[in-house]
Amino acid sequence: MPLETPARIVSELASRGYNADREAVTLLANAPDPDAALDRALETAPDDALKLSAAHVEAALDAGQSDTPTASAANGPEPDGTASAPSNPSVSTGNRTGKSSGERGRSPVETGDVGGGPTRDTARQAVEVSGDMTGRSTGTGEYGDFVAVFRDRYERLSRQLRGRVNHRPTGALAGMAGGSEAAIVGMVSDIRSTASGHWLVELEDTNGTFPCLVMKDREIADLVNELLYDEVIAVEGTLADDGGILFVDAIHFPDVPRTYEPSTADRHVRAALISDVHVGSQEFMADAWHRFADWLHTPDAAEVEYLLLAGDMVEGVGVYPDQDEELDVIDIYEQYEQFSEYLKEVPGDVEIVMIPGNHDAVRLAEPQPAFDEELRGIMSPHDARIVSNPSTVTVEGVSVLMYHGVSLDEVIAELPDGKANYDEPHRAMYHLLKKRHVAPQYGGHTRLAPEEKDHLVIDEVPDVFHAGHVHKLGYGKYHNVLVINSGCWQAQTAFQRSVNIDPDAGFAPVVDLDTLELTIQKFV
Ligand code: D5M
Ligand code: FE
Ligand code: ZN
Repeated sequence: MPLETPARIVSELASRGYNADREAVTLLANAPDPDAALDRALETAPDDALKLSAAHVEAALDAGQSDTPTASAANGPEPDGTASAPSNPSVSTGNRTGKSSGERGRSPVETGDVGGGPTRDTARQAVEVSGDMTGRSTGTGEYGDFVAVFRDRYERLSRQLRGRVNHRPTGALAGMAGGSEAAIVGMVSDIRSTASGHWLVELEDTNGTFPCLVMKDREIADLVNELLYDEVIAVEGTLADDGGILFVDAIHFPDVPRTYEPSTADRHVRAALISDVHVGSQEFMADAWHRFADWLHTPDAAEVEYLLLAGDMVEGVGVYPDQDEELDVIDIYEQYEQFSEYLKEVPGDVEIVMIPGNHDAVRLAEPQPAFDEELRGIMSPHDARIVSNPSTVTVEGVSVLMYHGVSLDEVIAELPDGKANYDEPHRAMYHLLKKRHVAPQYGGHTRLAPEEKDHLVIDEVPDVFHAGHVHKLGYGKYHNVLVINSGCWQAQTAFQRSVNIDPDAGFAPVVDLDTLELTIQKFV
């Protein structure tokens, strides 16, 4: 069972409960007898070391004299298809089938992958998390919580709008003369079409509600079909003669300023943004994952120092009707055990941040607190940062709003196809930025947990908005914010076949944090 590739070394280490630095793997792969070197390194590593470092390996190699790495600095042949052009696999697509090292045959030329490329400088890595509500859930599920969370939402989003319009509380409008100009900042509480085809939008503030009429032939009527219940907007218009209704001339969203200037990192460093791994599903694409992990061990990926995972690590159990027919692993803990094994293939010096999704074993209602201690224990070997859905993760100065994306199903269902659809999931995400809320609508498909604070409001504009869930790859810029839906690692399920969803599986969008340029790496 020769260990001639980094991934095979990593999976061998993983099967023995170890994780390793990239440099350690490189040293092992370059040893004349990697198997022996690996055995020796594990024998000599301290008992409590979960992660094998280059120093451990060097010590072991020195002790084993003849196995001293001969050419760790010499570059071997480049991996097949090194082209870094978008959509080109940058790693070999050799026919590997299984996960165990014994089954994963590779051609010897690929050992060149491990030429001594630069090592990730973990001392320079910097990740800060804000908005992690794990352990800060205050909800009791009582009516009062709903009042509190909506009040907080209104307070915070109306603050974004108040400076832009000269608004009045709804209660004060009744006292104003018919024909006067007026503005309201309110939460959308109802949307109806009138008998003559105009739109009646009811807005609610802390004071009461007020009906606002948008005429069908006005240009702004087109904005009505992108409204969702419970989002906060501002309208300006003219009061009807009897004062009981506002004729709307303008609709404002909290939105992202067009002049927004994102922050960038001070050095050339990159982050891979993925989601929806779905380990435990029969459709989980283990081969594509192995290729991805292999690639992370190549010099081509040396600058990829961060891996952000936006939920659905595992397939879960009982998430959808008849889901059990497609489960490969039935036990939820076993699914996380396996996920943890796959995660160990990622180089130990890549910093990982993850949030849960709707398939994960945490409460379904959003915000979703991060995994509990038991699950963290299972995933501990990689020492990932495990935070709530949503969370904002600032990576070397670049803020990334991570949200799994369940509300996208709703945005796509409610908005006209031209404004949001599954083929362009990033455009559905644009609407969330425009509304400055990751899950505006309450009581529909997206379950929301009432908390004292609305953790789903987007207070600060992020530099990058990363979501998943819809299993479609899509990216673009919205007012200079880089928006990415990262696709998945699960082939089409029976349900997706039945509704004609063709998932984008096996892609890793990689962001240059110094320029916010995006490269799509393909592993299928
Ligand atoms: O969901 C992946 C995508 O597929 C997401 O857009 C929801 C949709 N989906 C998948 N299965 C179902 C069922 N059974 N009902 C409704 N919608 C579904 P994910 O939750 O990430 O698997
Ligand atoms: Fe998913
Ligand atoms: Zn999902």
